[in-house]
Amino acid sequence: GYPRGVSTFEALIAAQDRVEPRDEMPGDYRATLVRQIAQHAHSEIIGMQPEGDWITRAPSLRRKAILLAKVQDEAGHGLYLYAAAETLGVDRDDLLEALHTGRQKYSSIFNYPSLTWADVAAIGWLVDGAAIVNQVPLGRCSYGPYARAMVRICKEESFHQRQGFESLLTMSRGTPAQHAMAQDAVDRWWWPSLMMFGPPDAESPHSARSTAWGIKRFSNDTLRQRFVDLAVPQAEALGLTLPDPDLRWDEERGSWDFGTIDFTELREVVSGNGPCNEVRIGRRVAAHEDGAWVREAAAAYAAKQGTRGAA
Ligand code: FAQ
Repeated sequence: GYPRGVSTFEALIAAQDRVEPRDEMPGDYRATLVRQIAQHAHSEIIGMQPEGDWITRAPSLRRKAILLAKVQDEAGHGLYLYAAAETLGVDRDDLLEALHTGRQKYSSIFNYPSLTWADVAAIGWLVDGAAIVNQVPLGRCSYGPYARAMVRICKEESFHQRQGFESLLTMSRGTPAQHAMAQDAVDRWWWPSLMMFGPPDAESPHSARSTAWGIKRFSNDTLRQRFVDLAVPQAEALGLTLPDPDLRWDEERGSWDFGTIDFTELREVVSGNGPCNEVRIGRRVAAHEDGAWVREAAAAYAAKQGTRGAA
């Protein structure tokens, strides 16, 4: 029965069981989840921008409809995740405030520009691909509401990944100029996609504790390697190359060796110095301010409904 005490928390974690909102939990467990779920939610809504930039410029009605639906899915993912964070006792307004003032992070990947139409396809293939590899294990994380949010998110993201692959394949098999555009997009998005998995294990301050608590099921480097192993044969199927001369099949490990990642770039982008950080936050804040009247109207309507119910 509820609520279950802190000693039960240890038992739940040991049994790989789920922790639910009304269970007692250590303050640091709660804080870690708020940090990660909020960062994840922020990534989804900031992540609407690079692709959103192409909605008015999609090359056909069909591609435009697909892109609109994908960007709307990302808004939905943000909402599930903010709702999951709220089960931990935080307020959505406070989380948005933390995003807008830079106190909470969002994924480094969304600070890169989408320069051509092929970038939309490369984002679907690589960024959604990396997101799925990272998030499928989160579906088994110890916190119930976060784990359950992952089920639908991963299903939708795997559809997004396939549409990106299909779009990239169409361009790769198109005219020489279209093929070159697809290759250029992959060249620019490959390394930033590998950085999505976070710093190397040895430099990941949260990993040990998050693993002990069953929030993380695999390390940053393990998931990064899994992603590379999936992407290499897919690139071949696309007829495109990955911009890494050190990619080599390692017979012994049964995995692809890859070149050195420039983690200085990740640090720079995360600390606000990526190519698009200012644009992304500026637009997010403007959208929030533009939406003030909707929030006010909704609150006024809710208050009026409340009065009627009481009368
Ligand atoms: N960018 O000790 P660790 C999507 C931070 S997918 C920015 O390893 P942790 C879908 C980290 O927060 C993208 N910051 O940390 C989509 C920590 O900062 P703090 C979103 C990063 O938490 C597709 C510090 O570095 N997915 O949106 C990054 O154990 C297409 C130390 O790192 C998620 O958020 C980074 N790349 O592991 C949408 C997944 N990497 O708080 C639109 C959930 C690390 O100490 C279009 N999150 N940091 O100041 C996670 O799985 C984990 O939080 C990790 C990091 C693996 C990202």
